[in-house]
Amino acid sequence: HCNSTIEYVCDFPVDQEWEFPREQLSFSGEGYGEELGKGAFGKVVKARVANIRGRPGISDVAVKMPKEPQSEDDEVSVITGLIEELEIMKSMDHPNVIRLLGCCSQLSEGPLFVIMEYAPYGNLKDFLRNYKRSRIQNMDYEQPIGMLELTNRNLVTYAAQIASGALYLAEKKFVHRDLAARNVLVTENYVMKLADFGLSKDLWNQDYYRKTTKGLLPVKWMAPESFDENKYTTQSDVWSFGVLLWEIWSFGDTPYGDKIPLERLIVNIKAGTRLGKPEGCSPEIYRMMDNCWKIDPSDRPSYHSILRDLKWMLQQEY
Ligand code: ACK
Repeated sequence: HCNSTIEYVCDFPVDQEWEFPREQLSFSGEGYGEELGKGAFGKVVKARVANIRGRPGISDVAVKMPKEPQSEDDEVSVITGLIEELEIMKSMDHPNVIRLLGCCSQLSEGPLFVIMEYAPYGNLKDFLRNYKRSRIQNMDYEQPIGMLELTNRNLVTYAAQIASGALYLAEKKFVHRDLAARNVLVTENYVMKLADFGLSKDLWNQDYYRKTTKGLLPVKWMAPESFDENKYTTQSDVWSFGVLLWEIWSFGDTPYGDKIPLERLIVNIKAGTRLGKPEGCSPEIYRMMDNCWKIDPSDRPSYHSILRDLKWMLQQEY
């Protein structure tokens, strides 16, 4: 492992291609330094920086860092989980996958920072829920002023962008295991990007259930072979993509509602029960999601065919 370009600090190699001077990150000013979100292990804070990775001028960035550990055990899994996510992000390069901009990994100088592009509109689930809520509140007005109007065409565009990112991951033989609207970020110009490649999940998020050695599981997004045999493949990600389509067309509703016990849900799925067609969703889109929920993984569509069909739909309407 020893060569002149790699130094070791606390057992972690310093990667000169990505290392960024931490003193150049600014956490002060209106909205900066603010916590954007928190997981079980990490937190994400808004910061700004000048001239990072060839981006001229000041850029907003999101910095993921370890949360204050609760116990010694935590501390180790926090750092290794974050390092793992960092390494995955280094290998990604696609317009619909959140971009890594740099990292501060010299732990003798401060905490591990994973610097990524900032998503001004947050995660897709909340984005759609907020849209739906503001729509309902504005119903009395004929033309809500300054309000984003989400047409079916916008939704198909979002789905195509997410499918494009998912196809890229599949081609890299990367299985996401947690495709869901909460893990899609809405960036500048409403471009959708896949995010959250960490395996450590928020213990308090109701979407996750059943503790195993690998942590909590997002059962409502999982293919039957994943919860039965712990099998994760690109085709099990396609099942989750189908649930993500359902979340888009239901504007961020919780799949199967809040009340169903997950044990019962698993029985129902095996018996053939599926999510219903959201209001306003076309039969073509519903057929696409329903096809993602075939019991036999090889009967589910490939991302190639999903993307082709979505692009075809975009060509039909104008
Ligand atoms: O779902 P959220 O509101 O959006 O909460 C999570 C939280 O941090 C933990 O992952 C938010 N988040 C993550 N990455 C980014 C980013 N690049 N830009 C903006 N918010 C982010 C995410």
